[in-house]
Amino acid sequence: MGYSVEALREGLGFGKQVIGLARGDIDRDAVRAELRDYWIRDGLVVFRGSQVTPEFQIALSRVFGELEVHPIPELRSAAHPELITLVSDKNKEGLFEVDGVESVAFLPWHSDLIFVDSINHGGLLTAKTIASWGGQTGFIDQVQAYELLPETLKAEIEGLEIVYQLCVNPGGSRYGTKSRVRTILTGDFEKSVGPRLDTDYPPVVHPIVFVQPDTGRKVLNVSPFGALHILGHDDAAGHALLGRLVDHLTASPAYFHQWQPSEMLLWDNWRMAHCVTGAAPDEVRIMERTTIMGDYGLGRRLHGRQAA
Ligand SMILES: O=C(O)CCC(=O)C(=O)O
Ligand SMILES: [Fe+2]
Repeated sequence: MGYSVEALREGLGFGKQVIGLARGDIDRDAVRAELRDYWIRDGLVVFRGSQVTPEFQIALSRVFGELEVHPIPELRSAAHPELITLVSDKNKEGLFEVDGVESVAFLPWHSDLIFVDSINHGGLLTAKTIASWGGQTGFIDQVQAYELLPETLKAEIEGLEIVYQLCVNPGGSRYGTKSRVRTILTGDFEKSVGPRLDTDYPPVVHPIVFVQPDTGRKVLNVSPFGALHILGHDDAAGHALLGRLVDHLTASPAYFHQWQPSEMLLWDNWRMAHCVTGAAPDEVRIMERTTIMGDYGLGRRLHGRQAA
């Protein structure tokens, strides 16, 4: 076994890095169990120094669960249906001015698939084309964020739920970002999915707090991007509370990954909020990701059945 394991960053409180993992290593049960343990206990695993291929990315993802074909067809990779390709080409994903800087790729803090009733358990991401500036993927641990909440706030949010809906514009969500976002060019994705939001992606509800099944630790289950309001509290007090939670979450310790070639990054999506910083506008940043299945079973549609 030729790989080594270290903390992602001393003092961060989450994350591991696995250096030099080979394709053959993951055929061994002990290695698979060890990697699953890092995923659940540490939330985020950066794999460096591996020979990255789509086949390895898919096989490594399968260590953590079955893979899901992503619900948004526009994102699926033609060559490998288990992969989605995220292409930050201004024509596809749009061009934005973020706090006065023209950028592509900018994506506010979120949990994947929070806009459907069943959120996937994880993702394994690679960078195909790295931006010359920006395009960092940021992570916040929502277990740590929960632990850092004042006790009074923990008591206040117990049992509450948040209503979410898919948002296709990075500046279009009330709690998504405090940055000033101006659309310069609307991308194909927003043009194609935007008009179908209410029919294809009606609002869903997820609990604000849930218990990590394997560890019993509580998670502050807040995804700022796409959050509409606290269920039953779409009023000034409810929005003040949600605003405090979002401020708390986004001020919690964060790790921003500066991509290098031959890296893969795995996260527990039930627990790690993530975001992308804006990147060089005249470049095409390309990422590929798997979607690791699993349903925590606590989300539901707001109004009965979702349109087929
Ligand atoms: O492009 C990235 O760095 C991450 C995008 C993202 O949020 C995801 O893949 O879930
Ligand atoms: Fe994401």
